[in-house]
Amino acid sequence: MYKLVLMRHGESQWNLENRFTGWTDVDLTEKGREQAWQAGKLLQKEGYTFDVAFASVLKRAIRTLWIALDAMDAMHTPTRLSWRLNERHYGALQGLNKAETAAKYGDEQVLIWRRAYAIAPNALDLDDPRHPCFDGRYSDIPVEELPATECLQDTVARVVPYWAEHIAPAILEGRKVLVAAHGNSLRALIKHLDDMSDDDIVGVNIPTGQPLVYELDEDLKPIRHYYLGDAAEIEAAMAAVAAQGKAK
Ligand code: DG2
Repeated sequence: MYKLVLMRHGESQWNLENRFTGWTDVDLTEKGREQAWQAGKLLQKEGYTFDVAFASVLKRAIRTLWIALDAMDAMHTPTRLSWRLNERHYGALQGLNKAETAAKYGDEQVLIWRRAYAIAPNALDLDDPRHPCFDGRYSDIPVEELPATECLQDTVARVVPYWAEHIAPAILEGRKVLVAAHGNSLRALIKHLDDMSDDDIVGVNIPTGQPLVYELDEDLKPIRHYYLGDAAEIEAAMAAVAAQGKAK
């Protein structure tokens, strides 16, 4: 049996402000840093060690990983970063407040934009300064491969090849793996691992800064999964994520 640990980054500044973030490179809040530290301490207390860690190229995931590894006294852990683990690109919604957007367009529409599997928000124009083609870290990626918006299906299409080419082989070689990423890039990975339907993934909400353990069989099929933290706290945090898209 293999164990894989997934972790959404700690609270970011735009999580705090309840804004659609996507590929915007916002940092962690103080609370987010503390969540990452506590996650590392919890992993250490439970006896987890890692041979390799993976993260997106966005600083909220990278800093979460650094802080958690620091808390574990394991900053030497080899780390691989990829844009394929970035958050789902939220298109023209990036920067908007989720509750204000719901007040304007309705809770139903915002739920579609946040959770519909195959419907993407409006795309950024190619000359929009927020378009990833203006960001040097993506200069090696052909412009036609760079997203200007994504639905979860698009995110699955770029996360799963990275899983298959880099993460899964590391696990099968016997390495203990930690992945620090985002609400929706992790939902994409979970949908694939658990072979979930397009409808069932709608109800999955991932709290910030909580280690999620997947136990996998020899074919990397999930046996079970569980969060390491306090169950009531995690339930409440998942419900809070679900409620972020409501007008209130
Ligand atoms: C959030 C997820 O991404 O938002 O892009 O706004 O995990 O990087 O904070 P993260 C965003 P929802 O899809 O849950 O609204």
